[in-house]
Amino acid sequence: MHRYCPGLAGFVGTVSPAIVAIALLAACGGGGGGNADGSEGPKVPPPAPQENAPFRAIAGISMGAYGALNLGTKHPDAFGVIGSLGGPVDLTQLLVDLERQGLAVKALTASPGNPEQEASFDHMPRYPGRNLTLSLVKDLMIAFGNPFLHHPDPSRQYLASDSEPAALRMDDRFGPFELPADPRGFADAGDRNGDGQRQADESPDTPSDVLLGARGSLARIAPAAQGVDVGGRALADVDGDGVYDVGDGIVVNGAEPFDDANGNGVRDSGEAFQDVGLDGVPGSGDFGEGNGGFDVDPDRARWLSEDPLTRLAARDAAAIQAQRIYMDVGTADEFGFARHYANLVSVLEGKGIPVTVQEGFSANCTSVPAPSEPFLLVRYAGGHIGIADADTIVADLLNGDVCGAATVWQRLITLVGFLNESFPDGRFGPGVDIDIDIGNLGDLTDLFEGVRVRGDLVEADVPTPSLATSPDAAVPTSQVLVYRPIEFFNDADATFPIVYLLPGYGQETSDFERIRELLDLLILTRQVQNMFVAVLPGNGGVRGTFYVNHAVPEEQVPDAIGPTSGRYEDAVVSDLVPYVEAEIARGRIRR
Ligand SMILES: [Ca+2]
Ligand SMILES: [Ca+2]
Ligand SMILES: [Ca+2]
Ligand SMILES: [Ca+2]
Repeated sequence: MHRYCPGLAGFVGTVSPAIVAIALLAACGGGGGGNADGSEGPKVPPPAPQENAPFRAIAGISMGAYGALNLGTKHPDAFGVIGSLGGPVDLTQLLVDLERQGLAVKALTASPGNPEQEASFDHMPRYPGRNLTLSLVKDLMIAFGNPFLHHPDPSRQYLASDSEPAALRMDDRFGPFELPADPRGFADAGDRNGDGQRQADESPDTPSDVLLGARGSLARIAPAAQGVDVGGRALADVDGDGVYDVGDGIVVNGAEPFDDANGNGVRDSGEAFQDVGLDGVPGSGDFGEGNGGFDVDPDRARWLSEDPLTRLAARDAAAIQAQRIYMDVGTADEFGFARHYANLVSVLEGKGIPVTVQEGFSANCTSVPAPSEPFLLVRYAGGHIGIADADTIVADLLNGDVCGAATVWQRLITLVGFLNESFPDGRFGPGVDIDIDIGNLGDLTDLFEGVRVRGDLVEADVPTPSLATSPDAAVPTSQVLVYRPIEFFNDADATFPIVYLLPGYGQETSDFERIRELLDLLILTRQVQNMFVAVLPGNGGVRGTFYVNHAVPEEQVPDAIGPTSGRYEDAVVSDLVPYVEAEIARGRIRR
């Protein structure tokens, strides 16, 4: 276990002297005592999860926003409070958008400027862009299975070139197609210059693995265009500007062909379908063919079993209201997640559950919001991370002013305010009297002799047996980062609520290390009660786990970080949470 606690000088160096003085004044007069030597105090047995759900929250950002709402609603006996900051919380919508905006081929000549405009496989917005989308698609399919290309053999699900349609080499929309010689699907150029489009000089060198390319659509979109073979597809530069404006199709066999009369991307009852199997080709005897019913790729059931919106839609209002849910989303979220939260709100409201929708943040460090509503959505003006054309979230987390205007800190402060209101009768202040001569702040260190006025941050590699590939294999470890609040060190008898924070796609737990600055300040100024915050890891698969037990074993994935067992939900619930509460929080979780 490695601990890093920069001294008080470091604290003072990051926050203005005025705020320190306010914090000191606010801190005076605290009660408690008994552990004021600053030690960890004795270890006690942690409560069973069912004993203290009201004092245990799970929250996350982006991929972690999905993870928090999914795990939180799946384990309501353990988590009383959920925070979901801008992620894919409606997997049906995500599938429709993937098919229509991510993998479709359209006769576009420019990349879209916002998530509501048409996008295609070769013309995506600059952010998230093609590289991130391709990597996300891989990880989504590792997590939930490939909902577009069915493979009946579970030991061979990952490479699309081995799927059922690939064996047939015939697609209902694109006709016959050839498989690339390399079994890793077809190669894509990615987007080396990061402009969201596929230029003619971006050579195909990125295995797309879970996708298949097929000729066929080019002639339909641009009849006169001459195709160029690129990564197994015929692409064309119609206007000669060096950008492939149209390309050949991505094979997507998510369902038997159907008449989408209302244009919502899913088959509703009454809409006609062809009973020809998922590949859309009669007489091939593939999945679902000739059985008299409408069939979708069986992996869709896996997606929906891990879909928070589907779960909440099936739950009665009283059960949903046993938890509190905080949400936020950018109105111009580049992934279209604003629509996900709108769909979620209408499901809740359809059950008679009032949801407060607030436009914009009102947060700052001297006036932390205190929302009392149990279901709150904050819609802020801006994109996925608040900036339109680049993902600066990590830079803002590591270097931005925790009390400043950076969107991600505004989001975190508002989340903390909601959490603080969620845990009743909290313990405020440092838990010990601090005697200060406000007229003599010259040497701050002397003022606090023998008293802790800061929490700490524990970075630990936690044994994670759930991720072992076999019972005999070495037990892997997972890195967690845990904030322990100020009073933890000043009162050995005090117990506190705990918040689990799940990072976004491609983020590290260490990206969140500055939550200590924020929480120390808010706790010392008595705006927020003492609480633990444990940041859990989201890395695995290719770049992110989505915090579920994976559908596709990592052994099948050439670029996997592991391989591990892929049981990431089990790792959180059975390994990380118990270890954090028993060992790092020393059992001192409120109940
Ligand atoms: Ca490009
Ligand atoms: Ca062009
Ligand atoms: Ca068929
Ligand atoms: Ca059928």
